[in-house]
Amino acid sequence: MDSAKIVTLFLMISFFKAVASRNCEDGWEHQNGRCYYFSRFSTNFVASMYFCKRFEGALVEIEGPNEYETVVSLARARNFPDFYIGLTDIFSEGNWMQASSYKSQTYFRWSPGEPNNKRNQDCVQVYRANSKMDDVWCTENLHFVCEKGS
Ligand SMILES: [Ca+2]
Ligand SMILES: [Ca+2]
Repeated sequence: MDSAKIVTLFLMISFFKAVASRNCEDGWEHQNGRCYYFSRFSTNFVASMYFCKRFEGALVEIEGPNEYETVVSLARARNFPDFYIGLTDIFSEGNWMQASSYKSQTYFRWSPGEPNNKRNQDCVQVYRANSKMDDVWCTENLHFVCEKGS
């Protein structure tokens, strides 16, 4: 092999490695440097957290308006039903925390009249109807979205 061919081969390997590193595993969608998984089934909040963790991810934690828009756009595109996000006030009523990182949440997009803590609702779903947040009982069976780094 002459040196030009070796250089070409090297460049091709570098290129494919770069492409591969930006991709997500099968079943996960790449968007803005993160990988998102949209569940094929519904379950309660704790089980959905456990499922995401089992695949080295976390129940999606919304860092701000950009990530929220990314997640709801992906959900709308697939006509995804109501789903859990990793947000809870189970430890202290009205004190919303990200469920895996325990970071205090500062960004919300509540549906009108929510959160109402109706008979003690401590977990959060995003409605399909208006792509907004609502506090729900953590025992409800819902679809969910996981995230992890790409
Ligand atoms: Ca609550
Ligand atoms: Ca509610």
